[in-house]
Amino acid sequence: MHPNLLGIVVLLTTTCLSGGVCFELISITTVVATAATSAVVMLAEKTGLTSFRCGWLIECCASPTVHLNESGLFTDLNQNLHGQHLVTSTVYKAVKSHMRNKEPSKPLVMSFHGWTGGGKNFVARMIINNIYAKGEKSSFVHVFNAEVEFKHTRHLEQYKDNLQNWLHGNVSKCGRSIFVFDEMDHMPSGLIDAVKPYLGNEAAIRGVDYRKSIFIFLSNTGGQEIVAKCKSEWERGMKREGLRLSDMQDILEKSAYNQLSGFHRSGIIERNLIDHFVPFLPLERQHVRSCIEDEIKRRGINTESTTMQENIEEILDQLLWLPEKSRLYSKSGCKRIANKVGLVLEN
Ligand SMILES: *[C@@H]1O[C@H](CO)[C@@H](O)[C@H](O)[C@H]1NC(C)=O
Ligand SMILES: CC(=O)N[C@H]1CO[C@H](CO)[C@@H](O)[C@@H]1O
Repeated sequence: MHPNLLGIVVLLTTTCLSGGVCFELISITTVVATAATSAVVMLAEKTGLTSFRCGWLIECCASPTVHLNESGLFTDLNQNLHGQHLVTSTVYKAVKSHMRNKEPSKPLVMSFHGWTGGGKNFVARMIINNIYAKGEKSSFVHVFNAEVEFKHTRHLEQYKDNLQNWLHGNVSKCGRSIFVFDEMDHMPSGLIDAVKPYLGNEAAIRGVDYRKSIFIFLSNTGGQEIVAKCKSEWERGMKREGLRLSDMQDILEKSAYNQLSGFHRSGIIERNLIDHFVPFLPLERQHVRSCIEDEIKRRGINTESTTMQENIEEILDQLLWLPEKSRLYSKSGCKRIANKVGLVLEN
């Protein structure tokens, strides 16, 4: 035991024996706790065990509180995400190589596209939870919802200033920060170009190096085009797993640039600052079924029984399927499946 700590413990015992004054007892206990904490910190510093200092005392911008769990991300993407073969491979490789690289030449910038319920937010959370020990609560994780935070076009200049100041403040605290911009479709055109300077391979901007950070943009833009491509493959009798990323990149880049969304005529696209346009394909019945089964299992219920199978069919039938004739794809994918499962299980 640490010598200081021992001394205090003895003192505590003596005080109690010779009269047991309560207020003293409380203050002494605090001293013991503080001494214990500082002893651990000292010990950690002596032995170089950062895991002692970073983790249960403080969140540091270093391992183990900021560190990619490669097998965790791999498992999440392969077991918990359904029907997204292009996402699985692209995201895993991109995040792994960026996090392994001690000196990346630019930040990792990914743009996720597709209909709602395809898993864009889900995958962003997987990345966050497998890098930051504190997950979304980490002070190095920043999620902006464009629809809420950048709602009014008339405040555009103010938003631009805020965004740049936040990026500067946040990244100067931790290079391995992550920024997620949700609902890019609702972001006023022109705003996102405020982050353009930070997405390139500049070594430092106002003294801050942004190249270790990760930026993820989420939008429905291009969703229709992705669906059209999937459908035409299906009509030709091809498997959806045969679709390659290269079949989609151009389509997504063009629709992001041309359609009215946060990327409309954006310099970020003109200057090729987005490393990966990641297409989320529309989900078929079998994929949504897997999401429902996951949710039921998560509640500790066996999915195999006949009644459960009937429940699953019931939930699937309640969803909206498109196009009307072939009913190939779910309009809402796996979105709010948990609520639907809850409702059916209640009955
Ligand atoms: C990494 O992820 C795996 C699979 O989810 C998990 O079992 C393991 O405990 C994680 N490792 C760390 C260090 O968090
Ligand atoms: C120090 C600093 O600028 N922190 C900012 C980080 O980003 C958030 C938004 O996610 C701002 O609210 C903080 O002020």
